Formats: sequence, C-alpha cells, structure tokens
Amino acid sequence: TSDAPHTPSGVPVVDVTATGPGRTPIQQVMALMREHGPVLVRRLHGRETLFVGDLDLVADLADEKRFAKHVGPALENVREFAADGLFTAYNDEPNWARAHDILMPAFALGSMRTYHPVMLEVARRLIASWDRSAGTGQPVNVPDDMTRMTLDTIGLAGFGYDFGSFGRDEPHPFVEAMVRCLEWSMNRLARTPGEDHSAADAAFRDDSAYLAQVVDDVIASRTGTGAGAEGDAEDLLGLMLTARHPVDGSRLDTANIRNQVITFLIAGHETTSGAMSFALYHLAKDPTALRLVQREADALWGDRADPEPTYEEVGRLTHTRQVLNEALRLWPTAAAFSRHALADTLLGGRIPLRAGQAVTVLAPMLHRQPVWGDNPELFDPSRFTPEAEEARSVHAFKPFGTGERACIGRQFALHEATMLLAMLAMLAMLAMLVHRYRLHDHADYALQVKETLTLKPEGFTLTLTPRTAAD
Ligand code: MNH
Repeated sequence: TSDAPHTPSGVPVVDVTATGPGRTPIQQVMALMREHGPVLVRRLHGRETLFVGDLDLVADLADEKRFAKHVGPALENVREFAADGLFTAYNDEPNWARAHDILMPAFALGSMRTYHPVMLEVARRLIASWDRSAGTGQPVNVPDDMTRMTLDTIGLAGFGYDFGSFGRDEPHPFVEAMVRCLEWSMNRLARTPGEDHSAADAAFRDDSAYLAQVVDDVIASRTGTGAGAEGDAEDLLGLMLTARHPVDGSRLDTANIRNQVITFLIAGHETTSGAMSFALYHLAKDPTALRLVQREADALWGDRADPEPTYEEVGRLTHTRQVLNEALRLWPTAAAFSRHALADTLLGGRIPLRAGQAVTVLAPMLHRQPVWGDNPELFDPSRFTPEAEEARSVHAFKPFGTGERACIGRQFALHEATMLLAMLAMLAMLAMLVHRYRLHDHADYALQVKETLTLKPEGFTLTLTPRTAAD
C-alpha cells in the first residue's frame, strides 16, 4: 500500500529533508502515518526517527523491564533551559529520583484539597474577565486566557507567586520568553546543517537567562520575606526548600531547585492550558456534549449566579471529565514521548531494536487507531464511560506518557493522583464556565493547531452572552 522505501524490518522510511518538518512537525508525522501506516521512520538531514502509533507497539514500549524514557533531541534542547529538572532529567541522574521522591507528597490526592481554594480564586479571575467581555461583546482569545489561568494557578499553588496575568493585556513576559524557548527547542530540530543560527541562539540565551531571573525572584520572594520557609512547607517550593529525602535525608541543591521551578512553571501550565482550549473548542462545536456538561453543572449549582464548587463536587463532574479525556484523546497537548530499548530486543515481536535505540510514540495517532472504533475523528465523550474504559486496553490512551517517568507518577495509584492536579483545575473551571455563558462560535472557527512543542488551537476566539432561562 506504500511506495516509500522500507527498512529490512519492513518499516517505511520517509525522507522530509526537502521540505523540512515545517512549523507543525507533529501534524506532519500525523499526515505521514495516515499515508504510510502507524509505524514509520522519518528521515531528516540523514537523522532517522522511528515513530509509532500502533497499539500493540505502544503496549510493548510500556514494558518497564525492556524500555525506559528517552531524552531525545527535543528534550535535549529543553535541557538547555530546564537542565536536570524532573521532566528533562536522565533516568540515572541522581537528582531525578531525589526530586521525584521529595515532591511526590505534593501530588498525592490529599494535596489537591490544599490547592482547591487557589484554583477557585483563579477561576474567578477568568470569570471576571470573561464577564467584562460578555458585557462588551468583545471576543475572548481562548488559548491566551487559558494560559493566563493555568500560569496564575501553578504560580500561586506551587510557589505562592502571583503572575497577575488577568491584569495584563499581553501575556506575562515570562510566558512570551518561555514560548520562544520552546519554539527554539522545536525549530532547532529542523536546522539544515551548516546554516548560521547565532542570532537565534543569542536570543534564546537572553530568554533563558530571563526565565532563570524570574525564577530567582519567585524563590527570593519566599526566602527573603523573613516569614521563614520552614513555616509553609505545604506547596512545591516549600517542599523543595525544606524537605529532606525520605530515605537518605538529602536535600535539593539551589541549582536544581531553580531547574525544578522552571520545569514546573512550564510543565504545570502549558499543556493544561492547551487541553482546556481544545475542550472548549469541542464544546463550542458540539451542542450535545455541551448540554451534558451544562446539565451536570446545573444539577450541582442550580441557578446560583456564583457557584462555589467544593473539592468533593469536582470529583462528581463525570461528564466534564469525559469531555476533557476526549479532548486529550484527539489533541494530546504533549503529543509525543520517547522510549529507548534497555537491551537488544524485538519491538512487538517484529521490529528489531538495538540497546539504546529510541522510539517515539505519537499519541494523536495512537488515539486514532482501530481500537477507538471506525470513526476515530468523531468527538464522543462517551468513549470514556467506565464501561468503555474497562473494555479497552489501558495502553490505548497515553496523554500523560507511561511508567515511572509519566506525568509525575511512579506506580498506578500515585500516577492516578498525579493526573488529578491537572484534571481538578480543569474540571472545576470548565464546569463553572458552561454554567454561566452561552458560547458563540462567532467566527465559525476552523481548527488550526499551533505547535510550540505542545499543541494549541491558534486564534480560537468566542463571544459570550449570559445564559437566560430559555437556554
Ligand atoms: Mn505533565 C511528564 C503530559 C500536566 C508536570 N507530562 C509528562 C509527560 C507527559 C505529560 C506526556 C511524560 C513526558 C515524557 O515521557 O517524556 N502533563 C501532560 C499533560 C498535562 C500535564 C497532557 C495536562 C493536560 N504536568 C502537568 C502538570 C504538571 C506536570 C499540571 C505540574 C504541576 N509532567 C510534569 C512533570 C513531568 C511530566 C514534572 C516529568 C515527570 C518525571 O519525569 O518525573
């Protein structure tokens, strides 16, 4: 079915050197997989990357005895500004296990109760801002506002630092510098050997120095107040500054704390804001799904003008949660993650890999495989009912990666709790929004997915009018 050349193991090789990966490399590989099937090698300037989306191969890659997280070229670039932070640390770097073990308590389910009031406060900032837009009829830029909300939330909940994003017309300069750093990391992958990129590299160094400086301010505003860090070891920064490793009693050093703060400020908001934006995109396009979420919110908060979701209520928003999962299925905002073979092996019993050889999982294509039925492009939150989930392989859905290097999870229970940090924020806020507004897709928005290592629906705007009794 494919006229691409094949490697001896039968995997098609597609050379994209002529066009380059462009500004949307994830969507390029998605298109290649639609043409050549869910396993292929992309060749770029002689460098080869093996991409997979096949369920049996992803299930095999989840075997922690034979595979581990791979810090590939993209993460090597991110390491230039996040160094040995959790996300970009090598598996065997001592600071990975140290930080992981020290920070896990902050991601246990019980900790979400602590963050709940802050998440609610930031949700109110967003709602106040959208109320003003609903009053004037001005469109709101959804991804920009979701980024304001998630940045303020991780800043306040993790570090007691207020970015005050809703008081600014433009994104906080930290966000702009961070997005440029992520773009640099992505674009650097596409460079033609021999070209001069010294200007881009110098701009990158300025941006990454600025990120470090903001983070030093965040840390100083905690340690310099005289209030004493010991008193508030509750949040991430408090833990990092005071907590000792549960077994060996070691602490995080200053340089590593800075890398962790940069990591959490990025990992803690960028992907979540994209996920919220895609969920709102689908709700704006799908009246039936919107109706279900609205009913659920209305059932909890009736006609109260200012719903006050409690921590427990957020756990009961099952339709809202299904909508989020379904948005993450179609547009997993951290779309690719990589694994390497720990020893020579046969991937899925059919693709020979040498020790150290890397494989990149393309989640958006995994999430469109036949296991999802014959209409995988259809947005259908009922794919995430408990019965449907029960009937499906756990490896069919990987928006948060896999194994001990998954989104801050080690084993199943902890992994699950970790998910909730991102989820609870999104659940509460989404449910409050659809309770209050009618969403007008005033521009008949055509989805355009922007890539900055993560995915966002670019230029997605809505106008809002208050819901009336008739809605
Ligand atoms: Mn998160 C790892 C996706 C929200 C902090 N995250 C990962 C990985 C994926 C991922 C995929 C694994 C990457 C890899 O294997 O190379 N994360 C997401 C998505 C969302 C998300 C799709 C929201 C939706 N992540 C969050 C939030 C935080 C966070 C919120 C913090 C508050 N994530 C991390 C950290 C890691 C990670 C830290 C690295 C964990 C480790 O390797 O120990």
